[in-house]
Amino acid sequence: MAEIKVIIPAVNEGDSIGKVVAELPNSVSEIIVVNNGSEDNTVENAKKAGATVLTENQRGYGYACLKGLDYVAKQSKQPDLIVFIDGDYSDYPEELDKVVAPILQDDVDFVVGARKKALREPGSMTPQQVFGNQLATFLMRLFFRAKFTDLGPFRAIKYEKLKELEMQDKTYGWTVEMQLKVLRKKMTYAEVPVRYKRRIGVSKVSGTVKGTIFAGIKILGWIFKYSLK
Ligand SMILES: Nc1nc2c(ncn2[C@@H]2O[C@H](COP(=O)(O)OP(=O)(O)O)[C@@H](O)[C@H]2O)c(=O)[nH]1
Ligand SMILES: [Mg+2]
Repeated sequence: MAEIKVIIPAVNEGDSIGKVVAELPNSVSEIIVVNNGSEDNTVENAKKAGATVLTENQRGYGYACLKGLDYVAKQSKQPDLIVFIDGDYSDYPEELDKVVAPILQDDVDFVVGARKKALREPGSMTPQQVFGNQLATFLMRLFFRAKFTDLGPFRAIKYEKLKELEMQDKTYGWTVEMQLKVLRKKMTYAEVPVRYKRRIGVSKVSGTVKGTIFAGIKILGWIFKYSLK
């Protein structure tokens, strides 16, 4: 059986992180929650639910993901797949098996869980977020003929392929960087429709002005950087 590890960046997700960890299916061998200075019971609840909890001192979504990867790289046995999911309980953790299926069954390299409009709870994504994702995926289609329709956080990739990507983004550009590099390296990919609901707790990214502006800048920055190369 393929070995699957999950990385979850989490800041102040005490009310949701336990549910996310608990509802991930048994096909997962380790759940790694990367905390950045949470001031609530995120760490305690993640541990209680059975996750490995790491601490990253630098604030940032990308920093947290990189910390998780660094931890995995140092383990004696490497996984076959890495899955990323958010800690806010917006995604449906039990859909993990569906998200990894194209990799396990069809040998695809990378899968994005696409939050299709019909599968989204109203209000689960801000209008700016929907617009930003549409613009980003439109530009990826234009420049790379990409078939992505979302930059969703719930995603799976073969571990060996992820290493080849040499991920760098420390903050909000993490998801788009991964997709652009998959395209540039001509890896194979698929999208799986996933459901998405309103988060528990408070948004750190799309629900904040700073997050929205910087995410927009980061995402467009990566796209233009890669398109002009
Ligand atoms: N470790 C860590 N996690 C973060 C950071 N920023 C956001 N997150 C987590 O990343 C996930 C997505 O953030 P969220 O606030 O839901 O963003 P949104 O979905 O765009 O509103 C959640 O699990 C957050 O707790 C960060 O700086 N460090
Ligand atoms: Mg969220």
